This record gives sequence, C-alpha cells and structure tokens, in this order.
Amino acid sequence: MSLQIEMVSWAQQSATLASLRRAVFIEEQGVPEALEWDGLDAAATHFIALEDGNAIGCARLLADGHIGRMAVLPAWRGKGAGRALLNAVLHAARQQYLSWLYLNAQTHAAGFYARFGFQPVGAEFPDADIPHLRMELVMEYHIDTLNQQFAIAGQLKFVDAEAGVPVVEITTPHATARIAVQGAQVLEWQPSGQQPVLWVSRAAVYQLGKGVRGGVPVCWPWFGAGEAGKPAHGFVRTRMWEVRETGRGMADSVFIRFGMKDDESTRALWDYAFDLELIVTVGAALKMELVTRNTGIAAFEISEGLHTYFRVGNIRQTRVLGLENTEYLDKVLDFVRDTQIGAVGFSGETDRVYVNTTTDCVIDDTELHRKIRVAKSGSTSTVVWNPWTEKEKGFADMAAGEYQEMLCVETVNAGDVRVTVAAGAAHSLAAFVSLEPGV
Ligand code: TA6
Repeated sequence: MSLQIEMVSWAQQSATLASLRRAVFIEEQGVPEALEWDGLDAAATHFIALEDGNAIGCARLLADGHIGRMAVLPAWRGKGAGRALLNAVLHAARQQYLSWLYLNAQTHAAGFYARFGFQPVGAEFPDADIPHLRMELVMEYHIDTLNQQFAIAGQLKFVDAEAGVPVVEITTPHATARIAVQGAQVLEWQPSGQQPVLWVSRAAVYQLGKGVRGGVPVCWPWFGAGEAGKPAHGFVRTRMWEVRETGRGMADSVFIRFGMKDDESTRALWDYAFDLELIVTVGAALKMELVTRNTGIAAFEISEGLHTYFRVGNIRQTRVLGLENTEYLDKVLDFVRDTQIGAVGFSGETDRVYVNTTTDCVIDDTELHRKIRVAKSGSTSTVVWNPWTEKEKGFADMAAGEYQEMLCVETVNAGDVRVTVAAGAAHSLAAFVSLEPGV
C-alpha cells in the first residue's frame, strides 16, 4: 500500500469528496441526502486518503473542533486508512490550535476513536437510524491540560489570554513575564518595581497563526525575507510550540522549555529534520536560549534571531552603546556597508545588521532613566531597528506614533553570517536581558 493523506478544501476536491461520501453514507448506509449535504463543507478542512492516487477515504474537520464524515471504501477497511486519516485530522487540529475536539461516532467504531484518546460523553443516540456515541478529546494545548502538566503553584500558569492562544504567566520575586505558546513568544518581562522592559504594540493582533508585533519573535531557520512565497523571518514564530518542561531555577528564577520538531508542513518550507527548543528563564534577568538540533543526515545552514522589541521612553532620547567602531549592513541604504562611529542614535528609520559583534549592547534610555543590558552568546551579529514614521504606517499592527516608544536590539546570526549545523550536532544562541543596577 502507498497510502497518502491530502488535506484539501471543498472548493478543490468537492467532486471526489462527494463521491466517496455518496458511496459510503448514502448508498451503503442509507443516510438521506438532506442529512449528508449539511452546508458545512465549504468552510471545513477536508482530508482525502489516496491509495496509488485513487481516493479511498475521507474526513472533515470543522473550525469548532467537530470531526466528521470519516469514510473508507469497503475494499480498503482494516488496512490503516482510517488511522491515517484521523492522524492527519489531529495534526491539522493542532496546527489550527484547536484545544478540544468532538465527534459523533457510529457506536461500532467507538473503540477505534478510543485508541486516539477520545472519550464517550452521554448516552448512545440514533442518527439516520444508526446508533451513535458522542466522543470528545481535550488536546494538549487546552489550558487545563497545560496546567495539569506544567503549572507551578503561585509561579507559573497558563491562561487563554488572546483569541484562544494559550499564554503562560510567570511570577517570581524578581520579575513577572508573559509568554505566548504560539511562537514561544515572550510578550512581557517586568522586573519588580520597574516599567515593562519589552514593548508590544497597542495594535498588536492576537490571532491564531499570526505573530504578535512586539515581545521577542523567534526568527528561524532564516532571518529576514525568505525565498519567494515563504514567510519573512522563518516559519516558527506563527506556529504552536510544544511545552516540554517547566521548573524552578537558580536565584528564585522560573524556566519554561518549548520545543518544535519538523513535520511535513515544515519540510514543505525547509526540507530538513530538526528539533528546536527555546528555554526562557525568568528572574532578575531574562534569559532566552534558542537551541537548534540537526536530527537529520545532512548538515544544514540557518540564519536566526531573537527579534527583541524593547520599550523606551522616547526613541530620540535613546542611544545604543557597545557597537562603536563595528561594521554594519545598512538595510535602509540597500545593505551598504558602513562603520558605526560612537553610540547609535536615532533620527530616522534605522535598520542595521552589525556584523562581527559579540559584545553586550546597552540601551541608554534617558527618558525612562534606565539602561538595559543585552548580553549574548552564540551570536556574532546584532540588528538595531526602528521603523520611524513612514515604515510604521506600513504596519497595520502598529498604532500611529508608537515608533517613538520602541526599539529593537536583536540577538542574531544574520546578514552575511550563516550557521552550519552538522548532522547530529546542536547550536545555541542566547540573549540575556537585564537592567543596569542603580538606574
Ligand atoms: O529586524 C528588522 C526587520 O528585519 C525589519 O527589516 C522589519 O522587516 C522588521 O524586521 C519587522 O519584520 P516583521 O516581519 O516582523 O514585520
């Protein structure tokens, strides 16, 4: 058998899908036409099982987590097509960040679904004169599941903060933080008694599958514009990451470890096997470590970055120290190479990749009377970015004038730098953010 599962839309494959369902539900099981064609197909995600290119089964997933229309042609039953279809549906449900799934199983198939963790709910009921059982599955992204597995009493909990995107809230004696599970994106780090150190736009869009403007987007496995048709800054910042571990660290800190592995959708964008982790440690400092593991058989090259948005009082009263006399590629001037003279000041759009820099940067914010230190390891370039007025207008998720209160100092391997990770090897990039004492 060369079984393939294709995820399709009704618009793409309605004829094939209708033919399969007519054969199984209407002709074989006698389901009335009016029940079968319920008007929900156009908005649903559909799945087709193909054996040597011939359609032999189907399923559909509705946006509310309702799985249905699971059908396999008689000659192909008991050969793994149903299992492959349901696995594809569950994978899509995770990618749609659905935290709870349900289905009305024909009672004879309840055991099949139970093997995937579906639990029967309520009594058996007839549907088109066929006995059915409602079955439900709470997904790993449900905050109840996340809290059961990873919450730390009084210090770490998951909340459904934005549009169904789970956010982890961390409280320690030294600082609080918020991190979206989608993109493993740190949204906030606020040392006790201080203003928030990170910036998030007031117009930020919290939407499943869309990155939030602010905090610390993870840019991987490429930084900047991708190849044609591929997302800028890579594909991991808009996907749900696994939560792998939480715990207490040194000096009253709390950490959380997120992870992501390759799958068919990542390989369609970047054809390599990987395991990626982001370990965030919240305490008197904020530590973010991005660990790339090459789990494949061939070396691969990446560019990457922790695209950190800092809150500043007034960009015009802010400077970046630590990059003096280093060379940079000036994106505003088509990547012309130049050398930094003195501290970096801001009087217009600034978008620079400082190359060959391993030193700490210090954001000197005279308005907020504070200095933010950005130390790093495993990174040889630093990006400094402020969109200023014109570019700000191009961002629907930035409110007018917000450019004045934000500044990106990004811990990256980008520009003319690529990191080669050999098969079986690992590479770590880390940023350490802290407030200078006595400010
Ligand atoms: O890091 C600077 C930069 O590459 C800018 O050129 C700008 O594109 C910014 O990132 C924001 O990118 P995004 O894809 O998040 O809108």
